[in-house]
Amino acid sequence: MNDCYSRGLGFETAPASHSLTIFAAVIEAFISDGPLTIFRDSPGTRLMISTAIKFYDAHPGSYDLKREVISGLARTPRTIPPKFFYDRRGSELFDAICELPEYYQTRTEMDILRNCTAELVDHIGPDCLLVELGSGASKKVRLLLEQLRPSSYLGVDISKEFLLSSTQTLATDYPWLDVHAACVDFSHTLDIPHCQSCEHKVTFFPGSSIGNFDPDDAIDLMHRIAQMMDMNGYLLIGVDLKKDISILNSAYNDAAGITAEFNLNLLTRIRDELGSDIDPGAFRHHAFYNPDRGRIEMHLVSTHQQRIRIDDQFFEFNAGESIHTENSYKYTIEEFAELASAAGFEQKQVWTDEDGLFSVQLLKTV
Ligand code: AVJ
Repeated sequence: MNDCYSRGLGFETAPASHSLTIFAAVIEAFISDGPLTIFRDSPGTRLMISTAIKFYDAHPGSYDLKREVISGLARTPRTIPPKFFYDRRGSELFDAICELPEYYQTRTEMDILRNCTAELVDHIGPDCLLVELGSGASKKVRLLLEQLRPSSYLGVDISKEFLLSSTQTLATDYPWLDVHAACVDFSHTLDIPHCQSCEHKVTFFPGSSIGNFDPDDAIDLMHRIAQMMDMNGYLLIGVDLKKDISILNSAYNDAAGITAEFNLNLLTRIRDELGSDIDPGAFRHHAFYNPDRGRIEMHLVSTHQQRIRIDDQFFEFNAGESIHTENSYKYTIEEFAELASAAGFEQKQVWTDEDGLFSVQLLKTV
């Protein structure tokens, strides 16, 4: 059922200029073929009351863990991209990180969102198409829905099962909302359903996920977001701010050791999924703020000289040699204004918490 939507259309390879045309054709086919719906029985009822969401699948495909790990370990310095953190265990550990006393980001952003909705509504008004990138459990958007009253919501995430279950729950909880879901790797492409009739489009990109991108890549992604909205829309984005280095360092070096476990879980994945002889116990978590680059860096450091095998490839590690697993960039409000402007946006309003730890920024295309 899910495949109908993207059947044979080669989304992943379509050149950017063609993608919107192709997409319009898919939308038409979608409407004329009748909706591809996903039904969910309401518990406790004998009558089948169903909540339908419209689902689009670009088949982002499973990442090639082996290929990317082998090429990343052969590089100097060695790197593995942070997207590989999020297997089932990694996602659980990340949820646990969000609850940590040292990890101020999640709760601060949620407080800011609670406090800014009224002003946000003044800018945006009702009946927008709200697109959430990396929607995950769609928890943060719930803080906006009642007051913002968008007419449509589109959740975009790479993880299909999670996306489907969370958007279905959203559709059940907000029966007035037209709910769509798109399974897309937005770091590669933003070919997603695109509502021609919606007067205004708002993209919601919370969680400071933008911090994982190097500044040039962040500009590129934000520019693609602007294009997706036809250079006419708002971007509501969560951005972590520069602050006292000790606060940053403890947020990524929590006393309970959850962030260390999250980082080391990458090696457990490599051991279990790639049949490698790597021993996660032979590496240690290392996270620190790099003031020159304005970013937290996470590394896995080899505790001694060792050789690890993946397939028929061997990698020699010196004691103290590291694998760079994540960057998390921090910005001042002015720095982010500059980045936004390079991507075709202007800052309309910036909300922060009392302590200036985190920001939620409303950007408008120019
Ligand atoms: C999900 C990328 C925003 O950078 O703070 C948390 C991931 N890494 N602790 C971040 C993360 C270690 C998080 N982001």
